Amino acid sequence: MREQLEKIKASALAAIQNASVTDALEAVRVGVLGKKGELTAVLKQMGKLSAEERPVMGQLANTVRAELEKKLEARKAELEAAALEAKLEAEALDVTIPGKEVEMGHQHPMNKVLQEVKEIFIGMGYTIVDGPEVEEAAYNFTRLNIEEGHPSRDRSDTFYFDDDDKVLLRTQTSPMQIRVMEHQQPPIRILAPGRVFRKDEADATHSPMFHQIEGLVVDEGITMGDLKGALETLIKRLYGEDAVCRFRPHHFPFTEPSCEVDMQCFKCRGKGEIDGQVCSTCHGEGWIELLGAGMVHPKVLEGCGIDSKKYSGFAFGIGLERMAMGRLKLNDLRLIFDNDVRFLSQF
Ligand code: 2U9
Repeated sequence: MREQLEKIKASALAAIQNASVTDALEAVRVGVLGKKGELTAVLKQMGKLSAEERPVMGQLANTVRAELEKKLEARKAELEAAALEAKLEAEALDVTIPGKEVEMGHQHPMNKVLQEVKEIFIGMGYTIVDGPEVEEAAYNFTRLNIEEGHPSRDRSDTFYFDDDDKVLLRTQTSPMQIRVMEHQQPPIRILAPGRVFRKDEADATHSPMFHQIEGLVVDEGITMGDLKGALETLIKRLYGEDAVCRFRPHHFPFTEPSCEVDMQCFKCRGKGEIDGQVCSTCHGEGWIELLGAGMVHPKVLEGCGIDSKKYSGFAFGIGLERMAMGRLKLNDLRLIFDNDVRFLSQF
């Protein structure tokens, strides 16, 4: 029996050491110490031993059992620790791995150009004014000396709300300047940026909604010289000190005299061609049309209660999209409105 016990002990110790998972270890325990285990089977044979042998073998069997239990316990702890270690390793969170980059948004390119223009005029003492997009025809047209029957009042050009043609989506931001002048005596120096609406089919150069920036200065002794100074300052600040501009006679109902302002083409430097090819930026003109302007018509001043003998003023209007297209070198206006991030993120 002693040999039997020694054999069980030796093979159990080897099995314990070889068990690589806790389930295998449990199988060893059941196979040796369980109800039907090898050691239990040996113990059941104790009755067959002599009275002298029984306590000796009993003690030996107990020692073997205690030793195996101790080893089982130790190996179990070892395996559990190894399993935990492996789990921790597998599920480890590496806090040093760089995080996923968050894409930052930025201002819309139109907003950037608007901001630039605003800052230039704020620097010259202008105040920014804001007003309604739904306007009365009286403010949008009549008080700007645009009489009934003028083509720009046509239903095919303007979005009216009712059949009486009294309320509309403003076609220019000029009604805001009328609203300021009827409440405020000169000196007036304001910039009126905002959305305007015209019944235009959307194409590369037209949109039914676009943005204007208009300016108005009224004071004693204001001349065309002041107008030139303000607009040359704008153009040089926006396009660089070497930008060249020209003032060309034009007609607007609300200004007299009126002009359009062009900038010499920055691509061909006014030549209209590059290496014998027609310049694609100015289409051979040598000049790029930027804005319209003029001295405020005396009728417009008088209509707002401003004495046109004492005061004079100049006004100008800029199409912001057109200006942005020149500034950002775009060939299609629709890019500005599509809001495709692949386009916007270039600016
Ligand atoms: C008042 C008096 C006069 C504003 C002006 C223009 C000339 C002009 C165009 C630019 C491109 C319209 O968007 S556009 O198509 N504007 O050429 N605008 S003078 O004159 C005013 C404004 C308000 C009370």
